[in-house]
Formats: sequence, structure tokens, C-alpha cells
Amino acid sequence: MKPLLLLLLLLITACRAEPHLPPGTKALPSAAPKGRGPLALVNLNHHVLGHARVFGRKEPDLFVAGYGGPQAVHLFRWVDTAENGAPVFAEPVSVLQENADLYAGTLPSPTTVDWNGDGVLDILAGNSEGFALFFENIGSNDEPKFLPAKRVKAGGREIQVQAGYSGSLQGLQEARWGYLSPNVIDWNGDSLPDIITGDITGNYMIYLNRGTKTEPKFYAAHPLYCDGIDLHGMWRCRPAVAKIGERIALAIVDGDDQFHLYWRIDDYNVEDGGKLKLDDGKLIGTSGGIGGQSGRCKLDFFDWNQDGHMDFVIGTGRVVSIPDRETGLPMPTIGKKTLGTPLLMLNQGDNTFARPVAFRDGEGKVIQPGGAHETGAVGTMLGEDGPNLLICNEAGRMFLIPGKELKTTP
Ligand SMILES: [Ca+2]
Ligand SMILES: [Ca+2]
Ligand SMILES: [Ca+2]
Repeated sequence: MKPLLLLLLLLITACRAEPHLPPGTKALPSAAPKGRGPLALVNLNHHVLGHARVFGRKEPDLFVAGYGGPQAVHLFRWVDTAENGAPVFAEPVSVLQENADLYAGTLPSPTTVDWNGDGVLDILAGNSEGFALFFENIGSNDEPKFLPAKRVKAGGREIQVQAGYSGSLQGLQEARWGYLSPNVIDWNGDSLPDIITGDITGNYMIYLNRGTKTEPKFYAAHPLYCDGIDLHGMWRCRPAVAKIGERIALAIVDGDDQFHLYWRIDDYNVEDGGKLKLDDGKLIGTSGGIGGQSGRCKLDFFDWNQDGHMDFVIGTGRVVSIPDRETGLPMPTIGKKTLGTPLLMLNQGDNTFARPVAFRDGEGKVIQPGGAHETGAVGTMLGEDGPNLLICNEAGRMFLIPGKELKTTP
């Protein structure tokens, strides 16, 4: 029995897909002095919660992985002993490292936007814990340099979306996860960026910005409505949002599991723009299966081929299957053991779309940043000679890949 088990384990390991990025690609580094930033594990399985290690003999301090992020490590210093002998620890502090990668929490979904009005694109990212993080670009658009994350607040407190008792289709085991997937656009035309989010619940919320150009300040989340009821779709998805002509378009994966277009009416209401279609007239399905195999799709409107028409750049998890469950990407086409795979769907000029293609490097290898769970992928003019691709791995590292190094032919 034992040799059989070993063989099985070896086979599973051998069949597991490995991440792939263009040769020489490095995670975006911290630009803080000495490259300091939070120390975070590089574990492509995001279920690392609540591991504690004790250091020292008498009155030891605690190092805890899984507080403040599944991969992040915090130090709890032993400062006193209570009368009953219980250790008393100080407020935890994030453990730092030098020359750190930027850390966006697990399963990040990023977007690029000039957040603080200095003309330089910054990064805003949501993550599985449900936080929204701001990475300030203290460099330029061509040579970005980012400081470690700051949590974004709304309504006077940090944004943190969690499923709670009823918010996850996988039940209570997911109660503390949020899979916050933000997008940013000036929704109400006052020239301040607003946040629109998808998350674990499948609801879509807006956070209106009532701050200033240099200091965004957000109202608490408010639902978006269509025909008077909450806009709702598949779980763990990110909405695409863009100004198209004079109107603001919002695309989501709807409750039927298909790409669906809406148009802004006012601050909290959208009107139905109909289901989006492939250029052969077929609807665009998303999930590879039901339940846990559904949703997990991060949509981004971006004109990748610069022809004046908004394309879709899409972050996926392994189990996603666009545009149908038989022939879609990534799982049916690449194989069951594949990983989350950024995809591109080109607009054919009439708001119908070509079938998705993966991004490939110069040698034709499919780009997969790492992890089977879904992470975001967006087109951006950050970095020289855009458009470029910003993607993340499951362990919260971000990669800016020059568009010129990528092939998107079917
Ligand atoms: Ca900026
Ligand atoms: Ca606004
Ligand atoms: Ca285009």
C-alpha cells in the first residue's frame, strides 16, 4: 500500500502545472528605503492561517503567520505577565524584510489609476481577506516605483469585505474571506475616482469619493441597483468599467454565468444593456462548473490593440472556462491541472468579441503567474512602451510584463 501511495503522490506532483512568466520577470519590489516591506511567505497555496512560533525561553515573543494576511508575518512582543500567569503581548507589528517584494495579500485583483492626483499611475488592489490596498507610485509612469500598501478607508474605517454567515456559496468555512475585486472610474463625473467592487457575495457595490483630487475620501459602500433590485452575479468576480462614448459601461458575469453589459443611469442605478456576445452571436459563458467551480473571473475593459474599441483583459482561476464548458479557457483547453491564466478577448469593432486567447511569451509559452485560485489581470499604460500587462500570483506578488514581450495570437 505504501509504495502505491508514494507513486500516487509523485504522479500528482509531476502533473502539477508550474507557474510561467517571461524569462527574467521579477515581482514588483518595494521602493521604500532599503527596499523594506512586509515579510510575506511565498506559498502558492493561500490557506496558511494562524501558524504561531515561539522564540526565546522565558517570556518569549510570538511570530505569527496568518495575522493580517494569510502569508504575512507579525511579531507579538511579550511585555508583561498577568496575575494568573497569562502572557500579555503588545499590539502586533508587521515583520519587515529588506529588498522585499510588494505584498498585496493573497489572490490579489489589481487596477492602475492615478489615486492621488499627481499625474502618475498608482496601483489599487483588492485581496482574499477583503481589504483594498493602495500602492503609491513615487516614480513615474515609465519607471514606476511603489511604496508598500496602505489600506483604503471608506465611511471612516478600513474597507474589509467578508462573507459572514450567509455571503459565501461554500458556506461557513468561507465566512472570513472577501475576495474583494475593485475597479476604479470617475463614476459620477466630478473628476474624483470612485471604487466599484465585486466580491465573494456576487454583489456589486459603489464607494463614492467625496474627498479631493490629492486626498480621496470615500463614503461607505452602497449597492448598485438594476430595475430597483441589487445588481448580482457570480461570486468572486471583478466588474469591468469604462467610459464608452458619452456613457459609462459596466460589465459583469451575471447570475446566468454570462458576460452582461449595463449602463450607468445615476450614482446608484444602472440599466440593462443586454448580454455580451462573441462575434458568431453566441453568449459568453464563464464558469467551468457549478458551486466552487463557478465565478472567479476578474474582468477589465482595456484597449489592448489600441484600435479605439474596448477589449477584455481577464484574470481567471484554474476552473474558469470562457466561452463555454467544452472548449473554453483555461481548464478544458489547457488541462485539468492548469493554473489561473490571464486571457484577452478582442473587441471586433462592434462590441462583439473574439474567442479568448492566453498571453504567451516569445517562446509561445502560456503566461501563468502562479496559483490555481483566481487572481486579477489588467491592461495598463504603466511602464514604458505600453500597453503592458499587470498580473498577480496567488501569494500576493505583482508582475508588470511589457506588452511587447507578449504574443496574443490564437
Ligand atoms: Ca499618482
Ligand atoms: Ca467621482
Ligand atoms: Ca481594442
